[in-house]
Amino acid sequence: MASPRMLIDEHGSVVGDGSTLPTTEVLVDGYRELVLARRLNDVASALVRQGRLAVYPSSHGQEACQVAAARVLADGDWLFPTYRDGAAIVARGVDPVEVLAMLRGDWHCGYDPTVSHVAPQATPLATQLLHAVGVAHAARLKGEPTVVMALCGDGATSEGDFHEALNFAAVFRAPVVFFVQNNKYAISVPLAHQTAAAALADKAVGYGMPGERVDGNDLAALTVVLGEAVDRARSGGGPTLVEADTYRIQAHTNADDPSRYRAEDEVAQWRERDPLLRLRAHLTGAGALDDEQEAAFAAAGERLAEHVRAGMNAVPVADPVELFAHVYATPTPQLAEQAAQLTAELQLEGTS
Ligand SMILES: Cc1ncc(C[n+]2csc(CCOP(=O)(O)OP(=O)(O)O)c2C)c(N)n1
Ligand SMILES: [Mg+2]
Repeated sequence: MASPRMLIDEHGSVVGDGSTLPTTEVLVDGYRELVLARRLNDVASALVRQGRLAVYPSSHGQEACQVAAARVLADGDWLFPTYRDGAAIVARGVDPVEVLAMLRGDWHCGYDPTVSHVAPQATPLATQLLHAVGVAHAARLKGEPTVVMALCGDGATSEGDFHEALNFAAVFRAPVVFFVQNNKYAISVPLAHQTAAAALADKAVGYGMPGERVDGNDLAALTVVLGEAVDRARSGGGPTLVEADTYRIQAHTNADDPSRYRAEDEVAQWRERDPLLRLRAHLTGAGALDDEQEAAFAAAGERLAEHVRAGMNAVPVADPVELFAHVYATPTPQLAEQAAQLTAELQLEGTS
């Protein structure tokens, strides 16, 4: 298996002849999105420490994957994210306050998937891949040009659902891109204990679909590789498995202490491959990014952080009975009975 595709190296220099590099305009706008994604990670992590969020699985270090996954999609396409992909959902245009609703402990995912074309963030590993294939297959049967971007982690590739999703998608040529962010750990389990394969993208061969490795901290390469996979899916070429070589810089979640299972110098090495610093070095070196633009991007980041803080500090109004509203299009008699029982109990509580 070839080494991960890279277009801009960790010092910001162009690799090769640069003929496939996205335009400077696209890269500057991509950098703006990276700044916003990093700010989202920072503010959400701070809100956890303040007790305003129950949990936040940060994608710090993986922002290029997050931004690229959202940006290569067209308007009607679908995104199927995991719990670590909040920044991708925001890059897709969903209000970050809505994206964080579930992590605050709300019973719903915070946004309307039918409007945003973003599925709820999946916590049960790899289950979303099957749902993603279902949506892609349905679109193909209906003759719609929809492409589905299905995200998962390296650990999720060991799930049976991963196998079933890829196998079905390849056999039926579903227009789906399976995008694995290989951040080297599944909580404390390192990649070497997850798989004996030389690369996760190698698994594509067994399903009969193309497999690609890409530097997951290089927004330019991700944009090209994911873009090609989306184009292939849209033109009837079927699914692709893309593996991004990246790293989870922070803890799995706030409930995890990574110093118990990995060495600090490993983390330090990956900090030097930071996706923001790399693109920034490239753009400033090319004279395409000045202080004024940087200040404007940072200010946009502050506005996002302020909006998120205000949203999280507002006390949510939660109606417990609403829990039953969206389970079935037509509620079953049992659910209707439970809803009525809860309503009666809440009324009693209110009068006592
Ligand atoms: C089916 C299932 N099994 C176990 C878990 C517990 N769990 C939550 S996150 C996680 C690790 C997942 O690692 P990976 O797929 O690499 O994603 P990452 O967290 O690194 O983004 C595990 C085992 C789960 N959520 N779902
Ligand atoms: Mg992982």
